[in-house]
Amino acid sequence: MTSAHQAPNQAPNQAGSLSRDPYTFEPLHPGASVSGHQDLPSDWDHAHVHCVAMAGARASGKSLYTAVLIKQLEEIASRYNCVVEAADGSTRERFHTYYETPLYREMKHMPATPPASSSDAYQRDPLIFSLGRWTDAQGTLRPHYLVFRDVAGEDLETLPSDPSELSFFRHADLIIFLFDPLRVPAIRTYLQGIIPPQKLTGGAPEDVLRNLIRLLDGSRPKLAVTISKFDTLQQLAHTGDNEWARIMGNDGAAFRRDTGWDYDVNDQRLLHLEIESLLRYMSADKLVNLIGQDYGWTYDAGTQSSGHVRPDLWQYCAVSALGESPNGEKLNRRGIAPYRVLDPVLSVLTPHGVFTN
Ligand SMILES: Nc1nc2c(ncn2[C@@H]2O[C@H](COP(=O)(O)OP(=O)(O)OP(=O)(O)O)[C@@H](O)[C@H]2O)c(=O)[nH]1
Ligand SMILES: [Mg+2]
Repeated sequence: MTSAHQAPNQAPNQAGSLSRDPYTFEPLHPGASVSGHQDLPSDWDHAHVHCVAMAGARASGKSLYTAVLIKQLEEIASRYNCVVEAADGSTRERFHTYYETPLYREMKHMPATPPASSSDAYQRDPLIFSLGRWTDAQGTLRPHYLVFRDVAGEDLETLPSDPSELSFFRHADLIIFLFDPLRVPAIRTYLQGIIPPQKLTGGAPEDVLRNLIRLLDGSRPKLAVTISKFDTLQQLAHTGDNEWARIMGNDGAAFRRDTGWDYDVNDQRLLHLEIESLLRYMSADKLVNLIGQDYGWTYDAGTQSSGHVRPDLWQYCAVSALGESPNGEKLNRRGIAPYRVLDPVLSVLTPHGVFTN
């Protein structure tokens, strides 16, 4: 394993390489080998490797999101006449067994991801996908890879005794932090009888965010603070004459439409502001304030006047992997209708020419 300790960034590291260690996410010097991984593609050395990690409490939707995200990436790739595919045998096998099969073949939910310390922790090895070859803004054509790490919510609610297992977070290009809106009592109350009853597992998102900040140990990789299961909030639009129905039924809002395959920075900026207001409305002030404190404010905190939005550093997103609430163990028979699932990942890929013309 490489032991390079450099600040993560999107630009070539000191060695002039955009390649990364898929375990630690640290920059790889040309010619450096990655121990513990026998099977890296031969062009890894001169590839641009994008490192993304999931975070969130138990049952916030990380693993379902992972499964659907990869399917969505496969689909967007086909629109650009290229292919997104597992870059090694282990990724192919684990993605098939733990993500694709339960969700797309058995149409049922996935078991909780086991903690990293357990012998069956399939997420200890990263998932590596080839994104094809793309030309960046400097006109250089190179292979791009996505390294994706799903994490057990259990490990983030109670940090493992050896937190260095999770030190890859510090070097990520993007952390997708999922927040389950069903944790908000008022929302659950409104949705009673409208969606099937959902099991309530998982700790407070604020505690998980605090643990994540602790793991980051001063580094600030890009963070997408993402409302998951957004389909549940969308259902609020049909709950009669109440404040939430009016908010979620507002056709002018960016969160009412999915920009689909075209990632739009201006739309994302609008969405960011709307989601911040939604979170405040949900009384998730603690979460919003923690992020503001540790990642910087959307608004000038003192005056509440419009301040400096740092989309390069962090942003709010809203996604639904399923599009509809599952009924017990079973997913909805009408199928999976993902909503805005690609937004967080496209925000880090498109600036480098991936999935652009
Ligand atoms: N309505 C709705 N429910 C969802 C969605 N995604 C996930 N869920 C529900 O949330 C449950 C947990 O999802 P997982 O993806 O397994 O959660 P996780 O964050 O990986 O949980 P851990 O592995 O324990 O950390 C699922 O079984 C579904 O019931 C979604 O997009 N919409
Ligand atoms: Mg999981």
